[in-house]
Amino acid sequence: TMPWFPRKLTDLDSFASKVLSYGAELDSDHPGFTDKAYRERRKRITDNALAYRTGMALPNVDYTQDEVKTWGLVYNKLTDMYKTHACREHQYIFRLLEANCGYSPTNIPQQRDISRFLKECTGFTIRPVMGLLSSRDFLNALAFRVFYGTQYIRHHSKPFYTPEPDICHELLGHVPLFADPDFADFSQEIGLASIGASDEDVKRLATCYWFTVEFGLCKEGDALKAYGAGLLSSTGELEYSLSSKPELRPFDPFKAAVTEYPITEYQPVYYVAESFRDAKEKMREFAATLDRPFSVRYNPYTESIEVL
Ligand code: H2B
Ligand code: FE
Repeated sequence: TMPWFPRKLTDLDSFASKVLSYGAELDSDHPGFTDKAYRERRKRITDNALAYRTGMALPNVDYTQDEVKTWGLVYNKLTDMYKTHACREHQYIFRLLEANCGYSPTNIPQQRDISRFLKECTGFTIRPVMGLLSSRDFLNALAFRVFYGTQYIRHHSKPFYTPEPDICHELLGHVPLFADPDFADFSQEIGLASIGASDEDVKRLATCYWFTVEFGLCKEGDALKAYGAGLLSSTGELEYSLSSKPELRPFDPFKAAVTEYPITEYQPVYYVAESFRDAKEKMREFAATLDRPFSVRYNPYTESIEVL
């Protein structure tokens, strides 16, 4: 039997609240665990995500001075490093985001402006989510060129650390590359492969996602650069990933899909892509070998998945 999967855009409405963990119930090792005001703030922001439905105007968040201060600290430190560490696509699009979407150290951009921008560039859109989704739900949405983004920010006591996705990770790490056509295709490729896939194959695809969209490095002439959002939103790991310490391997989804990885420490291994286009083609070859008795495509006119 075929696992359930979303067929049309509105089917994604049920995902935003199906989270594995979220703000109102932080783990005891979360920096904001004992901060009542922080937890209430998180609740107010995630309530937006809970109420959001396809077609509604994306909810704006009125960020506090303290939240903007945390954002500014992260923004300034990371944008300094991007000049030498980020891939050229990220750097190029980042400037467009500054010009068009209110990216600056003194302003936390809004999903509404970002989604409009991404839609014009690649057809990607962003929508709010309460917290971490299951791999299946998260990847299924990529088939629709939809990215779920959190809107809360990390706790101010640890501006350079977050145990979960937050607005800094989404907007500084992920958003820029969804405006790149080849990267957008690559991401959707993983998403389409996850539609109706077995649990084992979803795990393989999530592992490919980890070693690319989250922690990928790429070649740029003789140089190595970062394109993974986990790297581009962490000053510490961004530096480390391009030092001589970690092991580097050429990106191969057949190998990446079965590589073990730690989630709470720096990665011992990174996969290096030749280019986003090459990664997309390799991903497509890998997806074709997965065990699924049907294939799918996304119809952008009807915004729905067609089963072939
Ligand atoms: N959920 C959310 N909200 N954001 C993510 O970046 C995310 C997720 N990543 N669920 C997924 C899991 C990723 O780690 C892979 C696909 O498992
Ligand atoms: Fe992420």
